[in-house]
Amino acid sequence: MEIPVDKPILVTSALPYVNGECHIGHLRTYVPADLYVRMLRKMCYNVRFICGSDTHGTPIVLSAEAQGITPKAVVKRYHEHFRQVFKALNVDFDYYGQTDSESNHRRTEEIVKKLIENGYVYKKITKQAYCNTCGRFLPDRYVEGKCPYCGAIARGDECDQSCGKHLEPGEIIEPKCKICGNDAVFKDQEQFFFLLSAFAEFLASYLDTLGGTLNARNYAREWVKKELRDWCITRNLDWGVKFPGRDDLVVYVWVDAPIGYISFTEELLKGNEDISWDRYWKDDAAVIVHFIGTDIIYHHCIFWPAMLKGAGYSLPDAVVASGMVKINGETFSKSRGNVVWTTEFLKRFHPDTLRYYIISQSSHTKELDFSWNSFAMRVNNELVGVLGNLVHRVLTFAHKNFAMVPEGDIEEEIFVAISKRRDEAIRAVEEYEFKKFVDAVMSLADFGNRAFHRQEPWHLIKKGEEGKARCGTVIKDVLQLLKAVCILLEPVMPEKMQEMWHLIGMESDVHSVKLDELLVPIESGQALVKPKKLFRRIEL
Ligand code: B3M
Ligand code: ZN
Repeated sequence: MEIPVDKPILVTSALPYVNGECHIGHLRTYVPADLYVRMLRKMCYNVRFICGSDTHGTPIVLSAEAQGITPKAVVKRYHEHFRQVFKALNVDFDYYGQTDSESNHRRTEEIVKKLIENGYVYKKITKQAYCNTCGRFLPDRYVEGKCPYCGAIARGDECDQSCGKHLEPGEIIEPKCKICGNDAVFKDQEQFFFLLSAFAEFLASYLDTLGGTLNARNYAREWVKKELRDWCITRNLDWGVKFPGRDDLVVYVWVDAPIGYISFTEELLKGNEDISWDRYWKDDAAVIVHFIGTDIIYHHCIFWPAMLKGAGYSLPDAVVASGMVKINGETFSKSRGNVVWTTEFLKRFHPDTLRYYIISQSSHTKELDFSWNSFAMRVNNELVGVLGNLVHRVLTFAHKNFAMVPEGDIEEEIFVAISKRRDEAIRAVEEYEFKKFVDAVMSLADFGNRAFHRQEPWHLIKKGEEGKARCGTVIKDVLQLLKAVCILLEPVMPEKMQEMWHLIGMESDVHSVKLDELLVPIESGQALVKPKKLFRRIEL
């Protein structure tokens, strides 16, 4: 999606449930979103990037029960954990909140009341799973059974292993209690419903204007075409945001979680005199882009816009949905031990290598099949083999023979090559094709490699004064290419590119450098230090 440069942009990343540690499957949404934001900033957009912990619902309560601690304690522990992981990976949110904040409680109440006032909420007696042994209701993940659509084993609110459909309370077949394993029964209970069915026409036309990736739009369209059933938006739980006027019910976690996007904007902009949260969420004055995983398209493309529309808020402009991560061809599973923990990973490898891998391994909307082998190949062949080698060879040679950026004019063909890759990179980012983005930049490194070898500077340097001058021009050309590669790869590997930036004699901060620097000739006379290797080979 092309965005007018004067419009503020709000980029959000799906809120992780803070019920356990971060695994690399989580990163498929955060790392590309961070790249996207960094690149937009290089393109001079005014961007705000927010996220936060999803603290409510049965994922949290079940984790608390299993650990014998309170939900609050679970949230505290893993909220801190996620913050640290994002910091380590340089996923640089402007604000990272959490949905149990006071302002999120307030905003959720306000929106639910608005929906009630506007006639979009009604009461109904429904069947809820109940465990006679445990003597309690079994909302969402407290119950397991068979999916009524595909027959696979499913959770109470979602067919998570197979067809991915959202399940309403009472829909699951052969329900069993997750706590004690016994058969559950269905009991009548009064709950509140959101009149989603009233939004079918609105959603059909909204989806035609929605930006983002096609997988999100298409999946949502199928749903709207079929049938939109009303959503049960209350649960029998203590932990969560109370449903207005009812002490025994909280709102379903999928009500207060996305509202977190609004509350976090509010919390971020509190006290800001230039712009306030309602410019983003009330006046339609900004562009809102949600980064999510394909498993929560339904929630973001159907439920969420309907809720916003019903309560009189601005609508998201784009939903970007990343494919799921598998490990050696199998789905992630904590219980089966098929999981790679992010902190374990980072103990052994540089965060930028993981960022690079996630972005370059497969196109954003496709599944990413993680294997140690493919990780090592990417690092060894591309980061060490192509980029690291080029930088090292050129800089070793330049340092030895010149000790600074040599004099000379940069060939026109160098700027042509840079402009071409820059345009490809911009297009790729606008199309959310982050793999294409990296490929375009890496091909510029490749071009640099060829330019260096074709002109054999090691021969030129031996041919007297004139040879040395020509050699200097060759080196300067290649340094200009390295400068461009460095700027364009900063959104992918922020730390490594800052290191490389210094290696080519630049003193500024590459993070804040804009794209127009690409065509600014590198300055002669900048001192070059003896280069260190940027990347290390990975032994399997
Ligand atoms: N907490 C995580 C998930 O279902 C969920 C996202 C909320 S985004 C508002 O993947
Ligand atoms: Zn039970």
